[in-house]
Amino acid sequence: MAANARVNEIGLSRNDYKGGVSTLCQGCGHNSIANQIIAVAYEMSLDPHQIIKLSGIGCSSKSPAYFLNRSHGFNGLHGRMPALATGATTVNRSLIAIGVSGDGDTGSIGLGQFKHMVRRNVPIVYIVENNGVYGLTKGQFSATADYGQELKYAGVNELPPIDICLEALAADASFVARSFAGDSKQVRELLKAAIAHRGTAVLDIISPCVTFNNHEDSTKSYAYGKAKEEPLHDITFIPFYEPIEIEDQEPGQVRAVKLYDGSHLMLKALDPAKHDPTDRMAAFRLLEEAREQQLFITGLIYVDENRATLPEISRLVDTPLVHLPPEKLRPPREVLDEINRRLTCCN
Ligand SMILES: Cc1ncc(C[n+]2csc(CCOP(=O)(O)OP(=O)(O)O)c2C)c(N)n1
Ligand code: SF4
Ligand SMILES: [Mg+2]
Repeated sequence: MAANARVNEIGLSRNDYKGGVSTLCQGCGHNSIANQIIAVAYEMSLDPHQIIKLSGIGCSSKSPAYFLNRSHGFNGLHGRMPALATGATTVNRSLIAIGVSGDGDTGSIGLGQFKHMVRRNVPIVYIVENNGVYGLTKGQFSATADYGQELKYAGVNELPPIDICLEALAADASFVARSFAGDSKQVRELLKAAIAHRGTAVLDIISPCVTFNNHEDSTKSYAYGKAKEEPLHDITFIPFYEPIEIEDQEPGQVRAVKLYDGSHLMLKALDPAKHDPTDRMAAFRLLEEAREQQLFITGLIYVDENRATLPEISRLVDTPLVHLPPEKLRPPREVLDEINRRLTCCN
């Protein structure tokens, strides 16, 4: 580290949060999201050794190699990252899990795993880098591709898209947000809030594939995102150690949503929508209307800080299981014998 490099509260510079050099296409939205993860981890002074990066298969799932070199990482099978996340956060509940997936990885092959992870409220920041195609395998339509869209190699898409946020909400998600890789400030603030959240935080980020799906008429292109993005709020994350000030604002304009660790998200309502992100039915209506009217709304769609997480539901001890000695983890012989006796039928 250079002697004059700026360091955060744990003495690390921004470089300490970087990863390997990206091999993704230049301009790919996934690169921009990786850069925001680096910025946020640095700004929040996260200890890289306390973080685990998880992913499946795809260009998006490759991207954890390009941030947080000093963190733990597991690049799993296609669509199976939720199972890894469930295991890792169960045996070590002190880890901060950051999952990166794609619309194919989550919305196609991994949809079943995704829904059960959300339903269990596994503690993870779950990012879907949504570009409407299978980028890695050369641009086939994914489950989020636009209905009726035509692509040079893939032909015409004759199936309706699924909406990742709606799927998450229907599975009882405790945190649902949508953003756009071209809106780096919003991506950063939502990432910070997702890290401060206690359960599964689903971030559906439209992340253009510049090689296969960046045509102006695609809803997953930079041009579309820049022209059509309608943020619900102007969002600012206030960490738990900073005071919140809303006195100077017009009444009803700013709302503070308290997150589990005591941090706040300040939501300044923007026209035309004034959405209450703690109202689940309002979130359903908002997403359905956006779908019908082809609106690209972004921001915090739903949050519930009271829903129990999987480690809580499982009544895990506070000490991470990986730090417990074997004698604390293994039931004694007599207890195992008794369980076996109870489970043996026909006697
Ligand atoms: C079991 C299995 N089936 C199919 C594949 C081929 N495959 C690799 S990546 C991919 C899709 C990736 O799409 P997405 O998750 O949207 O990521 P992107 O590349 O667009 O970021 C597919 C179908 C595979 N690797 N494993
Ligand atoms: S093919 Fe598409 S998704 Fe993959 S790296 Fe290139 S631009 Fe990104
Ligand atoms: Mg994709």
